[in-house]
Amino acid sequence: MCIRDSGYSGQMIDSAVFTDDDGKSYLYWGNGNSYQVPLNDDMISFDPARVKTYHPANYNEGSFVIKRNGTYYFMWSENDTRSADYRVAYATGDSPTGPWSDRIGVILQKDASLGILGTGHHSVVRVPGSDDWYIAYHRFAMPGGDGTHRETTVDRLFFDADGRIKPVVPTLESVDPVTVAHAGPDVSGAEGGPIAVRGSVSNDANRPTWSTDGPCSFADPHAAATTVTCTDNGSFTVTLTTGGSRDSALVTVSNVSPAAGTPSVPVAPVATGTAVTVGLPVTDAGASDSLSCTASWGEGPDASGTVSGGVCTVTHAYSTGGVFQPAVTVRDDDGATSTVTVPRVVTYVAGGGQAAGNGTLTAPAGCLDGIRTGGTVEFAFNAGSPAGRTWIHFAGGDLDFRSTSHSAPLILGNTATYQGTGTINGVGSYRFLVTAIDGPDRLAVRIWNARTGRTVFNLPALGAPRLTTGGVVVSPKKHR
Ligand SMILES: [Ca+2]
Ligand SMILES: [Ca+2]
Repeated sequence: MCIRDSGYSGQMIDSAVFTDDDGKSYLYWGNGNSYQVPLNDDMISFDPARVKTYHPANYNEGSFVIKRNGTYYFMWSENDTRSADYRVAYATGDSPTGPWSDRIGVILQKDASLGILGTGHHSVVRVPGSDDWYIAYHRFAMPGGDGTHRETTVDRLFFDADGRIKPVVPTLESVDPVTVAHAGPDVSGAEGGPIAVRGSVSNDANRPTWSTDGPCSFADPHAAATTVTCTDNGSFTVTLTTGGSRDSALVTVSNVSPAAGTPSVPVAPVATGTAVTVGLPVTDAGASDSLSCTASWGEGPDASGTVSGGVCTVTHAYSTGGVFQPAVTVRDDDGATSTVTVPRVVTYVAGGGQAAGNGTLTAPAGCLDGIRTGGTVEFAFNAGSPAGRTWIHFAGGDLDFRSTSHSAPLILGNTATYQGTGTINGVGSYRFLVTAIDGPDRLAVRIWNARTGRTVFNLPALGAPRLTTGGVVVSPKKHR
């Protein structure tokens, strides 16, 4: 920018720019008379019609404007720059271009006792995020300087409780290094997980420290670039402080659904009226979250459980015999859920003429058509109740049989035999025959194609394998 001096009195020197909170910038300059004008958005031009002048008592040059707590401070240098009495004075106003008060007083002048002379043509800077102010100015060089042999220095600038600028104490030592803190961009992540905060500092002279208003901790609270981990979701402020400088960023933390482990359930059939207890390990990434749980048992309404020591415990006494797959839902206090389906709970009516089994056994080689090897077979069945069904699962043979109809069991002593129809892997039409032996518990199963009669899966009754886990119950009908 070049200001033609025609039309303005004095020298066109000592320019300074002030940018207000709204982003609008203003230009100040002048010697002998002060000028002030809003800058155009290009920052290199202005409307000459808007130039205002202000000539406080003793004004010479070096205009500089700051704003603090809504008050604008217009400062300038008095006397000639070659004079030991070169000094800074100020006035105040309600806008960047005044109107300004009368000259309030001197804020920076010589201290001959220290040999400090000719203090003026200053600028003022505030440490970002603080109310710490510094004044930079020049003075006669020490030793031996004069108005044309000068040095620059920085001292503190303070305000009193009424907003007046206190006289600056010029020092020979100047000031301690200032470190400016930058908290970095706003960041986001999930509760319980480290979220990178990308703060920085202008130098290492002061140790930075992170703090937060959230339930969060920092991997290294004294590293500008570190991670923050929060024990709950929410929007929290993280603040980086270095000495008097502080800067904040926002951390947005999302909730994480609780996680459930493997449920513990009874492995053998359970008589109706007997409490069935399911224990489900539950955790939440948000350590501040409290958890609750409910169970859907397959009969009756959903029921609440309790969560203690990281385990959801739900209890129910079935009123009917059958094969059930209870669903347990764990919920955090932010409403996120996880549901685990218990593979199977088998119940039976004692004295009800029912056969029931639940567990595993090891099938011998050749049990499955076309498959030479045997392996673990899981099963669950209840025969003799309306909720009864039969499930045979042989993972090694990719066989998942589910009954679609049942006969009533024929019970002779400790042995029950029943039959019905079903599907394999959800398709087809198969018939099956089960022989369940109670004590020592054994199980025989034959599944064959209903149309062709071809046997698909066979655990023969002669030499039927014992159970590996679980149990078989054969409970004849009691006659009153
Ligand atoms: Ca949460
Ligand atoms: Ca959670």
